[in-house]
Amino acid sequence: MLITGGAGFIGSNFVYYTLKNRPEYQITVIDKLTYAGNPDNLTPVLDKINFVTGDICDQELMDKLVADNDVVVHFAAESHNDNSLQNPRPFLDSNIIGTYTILEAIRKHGKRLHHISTDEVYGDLELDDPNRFTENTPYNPSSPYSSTKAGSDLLVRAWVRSFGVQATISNCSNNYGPYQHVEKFIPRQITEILEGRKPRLYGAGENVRDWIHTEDHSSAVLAILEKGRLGETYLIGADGEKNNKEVIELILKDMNKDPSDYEHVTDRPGHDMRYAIDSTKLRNELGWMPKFTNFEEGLKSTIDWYTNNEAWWKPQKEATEAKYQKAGH
Ligand code: NAD
Ligand code: TDX
Repeated sequence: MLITGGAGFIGSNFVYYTLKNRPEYQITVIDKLTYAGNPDNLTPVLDKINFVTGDICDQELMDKLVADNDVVVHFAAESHNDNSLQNPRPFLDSNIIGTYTILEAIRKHGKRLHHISTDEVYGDLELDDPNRFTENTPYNPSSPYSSTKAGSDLLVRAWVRSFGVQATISNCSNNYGPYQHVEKFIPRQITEILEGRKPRLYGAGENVRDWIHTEDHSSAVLAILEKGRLGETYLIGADGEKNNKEVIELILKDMNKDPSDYEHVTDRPGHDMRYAIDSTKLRNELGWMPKFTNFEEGLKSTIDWYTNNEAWWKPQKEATEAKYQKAGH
């Protein structure tokens, strides 16, 4: 199995999940080690996997790696909306050209691809909309990040239809858990509190995200890889809708702070209001169920992880906050 982006947050969690649950698989990770990729994420298992530092846009390298493996699980991407608003170009390179490069290698060697994507490709929902996203919701991305992910999904669909490549796609909601970069919402707030500062809420904080523990994302990906129908898209979600204000208040409470002790900062331009996933297809067709159904429990163990792993996040923290300061939040 070739795992792209395996030194990032979700990719490294997927490596651990697969090693534990499918010890017979031989795993190769390819990762460019951008600011978001951290080789330390995989240190404990480096003797069990093959690690290649490289760019998914490198055609020769991808051709060789794809030829040497049976399946490719493609996580590698530029993943942060705020960064895409400051400098969109790397998102076009990694998300569009990177996915194209992998597709061409998959086509040439007749291998199996699972493409990892996001619910953000569907745009956003009103707070009172009774509907949630399904596999049939029209694409309507808002940010440079989500539009490049939408573009990558459409490339996969076109390669399936035009060239008959064997691929599946999953679109997952917001992940949380260990090894998530401190630029993202939950780790940023936990580490701000650990550093003695206040959490930062964009705008009024009414925006809703549909939280899923990253281990549940991993189990869903493995289920799709092993049992999913080729050419199909599956939405992954765990019924975890919460608004940002609620999440910040929970983090403060669980860290024994006053739940109202946070700052409102400038809102993100074009900020999507609400994401919500209907994962009926995945559950009914493949029998998948999430395990982490108690968000507060999952959040508490995530807070513990960041509290106990300061050496992991500290080196990234200062540069991340400097970027935010420049962007005004
Ligand atoms: P991340 O930023 O933590 O990790 C991305 C990894 O990809 C990093 O290790 C980085 O070095 C690597 N990478 C980036 N560009 C590369 C390139 N050109 N060549 C090789 N490696 C490259 O991101 P994440 O949060 O783990 O997201 C992983 C995937 O899951 C992405 O495709 C993202 O769109 C998708 N996704 C994320 C979420 C979420 O909540 N974080 C939700 C749904 C889907
Ligand atoms: O300091 C903050 N304060 C705040 O209120 C930050 C960093 C974020 N926010 C808000 C913005 C969002 O409404 O929190 C919410 C979550 O923000 P992010 O962690 O940046 O995630 P989001 O933009 O929702 O995108 C995430 O989920 C879908 C991932 O980063 C994407 O890779 C994934 O596709």
